[in-house]
Amino acid sequence: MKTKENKNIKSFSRTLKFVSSYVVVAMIMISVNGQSINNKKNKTMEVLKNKISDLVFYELPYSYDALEPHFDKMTMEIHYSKHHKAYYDNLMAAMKDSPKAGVSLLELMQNISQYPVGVRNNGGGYFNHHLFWNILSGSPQKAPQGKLKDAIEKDFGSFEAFKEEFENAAKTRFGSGWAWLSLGKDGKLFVSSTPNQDNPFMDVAEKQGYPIMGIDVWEHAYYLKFQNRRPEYVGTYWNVVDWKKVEELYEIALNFK
Ligand code: MN3
Repeated sequence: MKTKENKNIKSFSRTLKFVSSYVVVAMIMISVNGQSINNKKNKTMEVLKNKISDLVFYELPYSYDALEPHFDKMTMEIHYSKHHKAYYDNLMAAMKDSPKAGVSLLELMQNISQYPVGVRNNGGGYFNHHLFWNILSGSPQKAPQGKLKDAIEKDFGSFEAFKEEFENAAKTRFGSGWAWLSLGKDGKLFVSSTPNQDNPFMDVAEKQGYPIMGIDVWEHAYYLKFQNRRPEYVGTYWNVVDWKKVEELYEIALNFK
């Protein structure tokens, strides 16, 4: 009897070990998975929390020719390694000895009216391009799905209606600037455009919100390939916007406090 009891206990304990090892493996998998989702989700927008003094010149997330034949290699190379780099270098130089070098990039942009115009142009230039590179892909998800798809349909009527409004904002922005899709404080998506390197985070923006997608309509973004044909460049943009990435940014914007 005793032996049988011992056997049962042994067998039970073996089963327990077996089950618990699965639980541990499952927990590790969940945490690894959670971590990778988290990193992926926060990669673009975590820059907002960085102190200005800690900002880095991030690598382009793909090669210069990755967006061919839509966005050409030479434009991408000059745009990233010269224009974007200059915004970064100039921001760092302007803020190096500033008592405000410890503020976050988000705080800087939210209070940009208190800074010299050089900080506004280069701080905006740095963030806007960082966002831009990270929503583009050579193998994009071509349309929004799920929650973002529903929100676009609710706030614009349809995806096509949204695209038309966005294209109009990009085409009619006079001179240099950007067009944006942002989440407003009222929880609604809106399209806007900003001059120069301003963006919807800035306290100087006419319409303020959390930008989740944008297009650079400075001539340096398209002149080599499209010359003066901005509408053609704007139309081509839809071939390289990765809606998977925009969906991730929308989720972050929804949870933004
Ligand atoms: Mn640019």
